[in-house]
Amino acid sequence: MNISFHEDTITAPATPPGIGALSIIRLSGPESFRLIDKIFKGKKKLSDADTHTLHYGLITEGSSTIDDVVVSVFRKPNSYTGEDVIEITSHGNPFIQRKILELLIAGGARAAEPGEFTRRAYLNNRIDLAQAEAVADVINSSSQASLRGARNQLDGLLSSKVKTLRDGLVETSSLIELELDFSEEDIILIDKSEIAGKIERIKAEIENLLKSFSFGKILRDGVNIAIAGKPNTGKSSLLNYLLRESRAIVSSIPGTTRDIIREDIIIDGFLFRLFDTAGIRSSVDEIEVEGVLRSRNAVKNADLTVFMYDSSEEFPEDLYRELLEVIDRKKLIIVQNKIDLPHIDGPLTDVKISAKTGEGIEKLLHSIKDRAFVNSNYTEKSIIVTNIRHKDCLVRAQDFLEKANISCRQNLSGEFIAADMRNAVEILSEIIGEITTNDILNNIFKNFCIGK
Ligand SMILES: Nc1nc2c(ncn2[C@@H]2O[C@H](COP(=O)(O)OP(=O)(O)OP(=O)(O)O)[C@@H](O)[C@H]2O)c(=O)[nH]1
Ligand SMILES: [Mg+2]
Repeated sequence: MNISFHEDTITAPATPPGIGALSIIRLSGPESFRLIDKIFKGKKKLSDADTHTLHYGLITEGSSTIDDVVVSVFRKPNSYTGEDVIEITSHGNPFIQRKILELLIAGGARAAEPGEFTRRAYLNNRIDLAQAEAVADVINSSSQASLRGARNQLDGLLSSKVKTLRDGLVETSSLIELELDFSEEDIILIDKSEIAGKIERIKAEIENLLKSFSFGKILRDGVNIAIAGKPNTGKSSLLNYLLRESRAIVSSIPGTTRDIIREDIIIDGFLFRLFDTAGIRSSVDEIEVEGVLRSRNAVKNADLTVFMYDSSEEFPEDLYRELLEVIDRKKLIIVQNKIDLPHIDGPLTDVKISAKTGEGIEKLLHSIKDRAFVNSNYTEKSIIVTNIRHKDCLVRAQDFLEKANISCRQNLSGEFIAADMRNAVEILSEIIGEITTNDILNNIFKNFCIGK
């Protein structure tokens, strides 16, 4: 259980550095009102102000005015951190921002660490750990889909699912523990296969959550797509067509692209990261050899590869086989390009396109979406695991449940079963942060920005 405790008062800018219309500085902790009243001159003292109110006034240093500002007042416990929080909105000038921060720090505030406001929100039970992590995801979301996933997690969908599963386990293990209490009297209160059935149902639900992770990863990080093939097949032309700009150099000379060219596009709200690669062939040119090496790596690391060949040439059987050694056929979309020219249909082809006229590209996008979201009958409100820490916890919990299940089936002593189940319960609690360590917390919050 988290115990809230009095801490020092922290401050940090909540808006990015630089010039802008406005800039916000946050202050949180027991001294917030004392500190703001020292530098703010308004109609009344803010220590007398109601919660959730706005106040116009001046920030002053001695007799000189630093800026005119609007101050938001949030009294504990109904604030972001659960403490007294003040937000100062000034003009967006880095000098003003720095000056106000200096005044607050001179008055006794401490510069906040990255994520410290959110960490306090968690420690004061305003949000659980999975929700705190979702705050960072909401800020970092780069597509509508990733934002939706993060939003659901921030709204507590994952947390309440995990709690339900955990409560189910606690209930089941209490049955076993009850029996252990009576073990000397040799009373059998509950059938082990009934316990095993309950464990299996929970295991199946965890399995479903684990299955959502491959989609969750796509939701959060996007789909990595390598465009690969022999030289001169039109890979860069496809990239340019999709981006609607002449991003990569296109020429009729084979071996034009040497380095990887990475660009992001959004299709239907999902992020796709495109990697245009050097055409794969054996070469004596040192630079091209390196480029080809990078192409192969890009294919290996991609979620999907658009494998492109030229209609006017034979299907590159050798390269196709070579790629299959490093990736699954399901990850390859075989594309026959240049169908605007006279051609015959090649073998194994998934989509026929012309990167010049755009013919077939809609179909290609369709096929990319299809492959990327395999088995994704997820809806707006689906609970999807997007965070690797959560996934690891679920895998570990699953292992203990498997052990407990086997023990039940073998009718082993209840003590073993109860111990494994307790471990599973603890690991599930780690997801929402009811059980945690400083290391876990430091790890999570170090990736936050200052002021969040
Ligand atoms: N007619 C026609 N020409 C195309 C098409 N796509 C590409 N080309 C031409 O094919 C040549 C090679 O195109 P690129 O896009 O540079 O090919 P690439 O696969 O990136 O080549 P490398 O970077 O050398 O591996 C250029 O002259 C393009 O104009 C197409 O669909 N139809
Ligand atoms: Mg190219």
